[in-house]
Amino acid sequence: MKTVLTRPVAGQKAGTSGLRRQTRDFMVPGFLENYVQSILNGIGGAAGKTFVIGGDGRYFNQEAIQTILRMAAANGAEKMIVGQNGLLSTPAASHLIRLHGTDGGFILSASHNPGGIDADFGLKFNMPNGGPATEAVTDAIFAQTTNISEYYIAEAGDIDLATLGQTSLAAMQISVVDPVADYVALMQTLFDFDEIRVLFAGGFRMTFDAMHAVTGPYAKAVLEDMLGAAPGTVINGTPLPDFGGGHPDPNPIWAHELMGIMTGPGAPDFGAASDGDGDRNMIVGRGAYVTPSDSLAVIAANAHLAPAFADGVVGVARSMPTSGAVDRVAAAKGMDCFETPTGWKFFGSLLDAGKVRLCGEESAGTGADHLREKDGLWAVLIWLNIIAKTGKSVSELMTDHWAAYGRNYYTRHDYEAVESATAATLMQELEDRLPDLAGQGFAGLTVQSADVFAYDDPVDGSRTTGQGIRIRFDKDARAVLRLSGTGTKGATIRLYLERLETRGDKLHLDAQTALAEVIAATDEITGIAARTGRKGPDVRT
Ligand code: VG1
Ligand code: CO
Repeated sequence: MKTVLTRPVAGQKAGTSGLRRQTRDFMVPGFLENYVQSILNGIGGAAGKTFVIGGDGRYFNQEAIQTILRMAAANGAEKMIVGQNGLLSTPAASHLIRLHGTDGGFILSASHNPGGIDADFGLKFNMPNGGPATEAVTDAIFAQTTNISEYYIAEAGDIDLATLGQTSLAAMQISVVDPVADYVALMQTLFDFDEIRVLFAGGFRMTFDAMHAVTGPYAKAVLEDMLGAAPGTVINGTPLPDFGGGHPDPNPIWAHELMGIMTGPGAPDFGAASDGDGDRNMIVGRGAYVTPSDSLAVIAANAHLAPAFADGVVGVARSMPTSGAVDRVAAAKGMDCFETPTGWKFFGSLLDAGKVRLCGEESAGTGADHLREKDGLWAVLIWLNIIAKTGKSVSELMTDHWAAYGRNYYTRHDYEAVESATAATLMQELEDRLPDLAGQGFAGLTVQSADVFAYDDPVDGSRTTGQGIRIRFDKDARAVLRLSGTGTKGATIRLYLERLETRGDKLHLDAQTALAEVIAATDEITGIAARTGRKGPDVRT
């Protein structure tokens, strides 16, 4: 074992979901080591501890795992539980951390960002509860990166990650485990697999697009092998280091192959996709795309149909930019409803305290109290469970839902790779103007209130500030602006636009059309298109 002085790559701050940088940055000698040592120091050392480790299979996944294993050994860790071939989806890693009562885990992923030597890489540390590092721990790790002077790494060869079983590295035990088995066993306890089997046996057809990312093996095992979905249900099911050159981001833009299938001739009954690390999901019926905000609301309204929620749902939580659709379900059904900052880490304390059982984000993340991350395949299974029990198609479920609760029209407009200074100035100047906006009219709407979102965690009392600008208009409309914390090039400005519609004859409009007024008013207030020099957003979801 040796001690090495680190290179000057310190001062790295994790964003919404771990540290995400261009792959070549992570490959700079000493960069990964520097960050891993900062994590270990930030959590109070590794001596005698057990961790889970695995990633989404992207370029540099296995190399990074080998380095972290050597470092864990040199830092005195007792045991590492590794997914075979270095693979673990984020939800499967969260489950293993909890199942084995470990001291946390390392997840190698940049999630929905593209992979490859010229794309992105990431590392997140999850806590003993299975959830992303809290703000306090993230701050402690960041503080370590600014003054770290050495790291510890064992001098040892690579571990065979292909063979299941026990091995060791210096004094540290290593257990190479099947990445799929325990996760699948958990899913069986949550849903009515028999009922879903009957659905498929009756000719129900679906397509699951794994986007060449980590969920392929999980989806095949569950949907095709256990539930009897037809062979070929899972497409793009082999994890590739560059995800086949695509963005493994399950939205209508990046999952265009699936959207083509679902709107084409002979479309199956149900379609779904998931992201790089398997925590996000997209739900689409035949010709019927379901927004993530609506998906959360439909799940909340029908959760009792799944065995996991037979006793009911005491509370739900959504991130602030997520639409208010679930709030309406919660109000009607007497569930508590919490609004948190963006990022799954904020749901953890509510879930741990038993205050909520379901959570979701507008960015295609939905999950529950079975683990502490969002869970792509879980969302697919609860939809299948709901479809099997109700006998309704996706479009029937949506039509009925909107008729009962109204429809929260919703869209997100992303301005990507904006020059960082331009984005920062735009946000700051808007923030400075917020107090004057109330009462002013823009493009047919009147601002009712405008503020910067701050969150007080009702369980641990911690306060998180600066979580995005909220502008409330009349006519049940809202706009939210925030800067992304997961990008790796310049700044990404996210603009979230929403309007509630309850008039029965206006529930089936195109979302961009239904939101035209909110879009125009927000552009008038922010001048975002002109100031970024763009004709419009890069991505509309
Ligand atoms: C984005 C999403 C956010 C999500 C985060 C991590 O963050 O907006 O809702 O929690 O990605 O998702 P940002 O800061 O870029 O808006 V994943 O699938 O990377 O774990
Ligand atoms: Co993800």
